[in-house]
Amino acid sequence: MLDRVKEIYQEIEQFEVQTKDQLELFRLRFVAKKGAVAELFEKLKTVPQEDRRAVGQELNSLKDFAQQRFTDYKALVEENSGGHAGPVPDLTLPVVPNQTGALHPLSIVRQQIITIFGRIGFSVSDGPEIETDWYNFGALNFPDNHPARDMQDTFFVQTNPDVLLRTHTSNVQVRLMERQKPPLRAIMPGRVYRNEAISARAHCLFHQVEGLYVDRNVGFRDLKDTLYHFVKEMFGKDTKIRFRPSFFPFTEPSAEIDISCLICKGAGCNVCKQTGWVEIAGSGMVDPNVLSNCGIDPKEFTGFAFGMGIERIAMLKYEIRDLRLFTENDVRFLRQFEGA
Ligand code: 2U9
Repeated sequence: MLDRVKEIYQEIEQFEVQTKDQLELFRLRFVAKKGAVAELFEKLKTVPQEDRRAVGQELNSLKDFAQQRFTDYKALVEENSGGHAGPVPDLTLPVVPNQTGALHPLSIVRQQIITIFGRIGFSVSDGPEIETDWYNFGALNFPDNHPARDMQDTFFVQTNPDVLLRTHTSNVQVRLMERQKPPLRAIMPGRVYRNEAISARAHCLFHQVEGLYVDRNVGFRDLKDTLYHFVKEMFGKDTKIRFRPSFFPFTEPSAEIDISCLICKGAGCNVCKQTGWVEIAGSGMVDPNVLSNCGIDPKEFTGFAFGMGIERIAMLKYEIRDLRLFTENDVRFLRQFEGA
């Protein structure tokens, strides 16, 4: 034990302290609660009773020695650095600006959509991304043999054909109608999944906003008015809009919504494939079967619904040509949205 005490004395003598960092190393090695001196005090218990007093005195002297050295070195380091430990800052250097983050373009567009619909009375609803066949397909009038139910189009969870990753946010509407009686006015933003090969135009994960309005006497004119309003707010008051007849299992009648191409203003370019129009959403009057499936009497209530891809809206608004940019997190891309 006394040999070890001698060694520590020597170590202290040889330890060089000139900088703040070295001072800290000295403290950790000798003075700290888990330092070498404290370790020896810990071992004092193992020293035979008759020697313990003498060894204890030696240890106390060692402790005082280490503490005194530490105090001296501390004063020295502070003196060297002009009164405070650490490097002296050069106050004449130019300020290094803080790097601030930016909202992701999809978050920006989602928030704009929520704000526009919020002002005309639509609240926001959310629901599960892992869903059963009923909430994703059955309640929405998809026939049993519909191709969307195929493994090529939908991701199933493990091998259970009843549990899947939702392919649209319509499951939220179904759950909302089950839970709450009309009038209902809500939008549902969220992630959706489809079994697609990833390319510039398709991704297996994307974001949708769907909307639903159910009440007495809701008609197609309400759908048109609401989406006209949305388009003018989102893309500017000079944007033209048209409804094209379409088909979805969950709406009847159904329509796809096109707006005049923002890039060429309708003259024709490669974004609109020379047509002057680009598709932004699908919509329609909720099929009476769907209302009944969700516990709402279609004789008393009618409703409209619509759905759009957030990526698609962001691509049109910001002239983004490749879907993969949204998920690659390349800061050169993301930085362009600082302050947007
Ligand atoms: C219920 C009843 C009706 C939602 C709707 C569409 C039309 C539509 C697509 C747009 C582009 C999906 O992201 S996309 O691929 N959506 O065309 N969605 S009507 O209709 C509903 C939803 C829920 C209970």
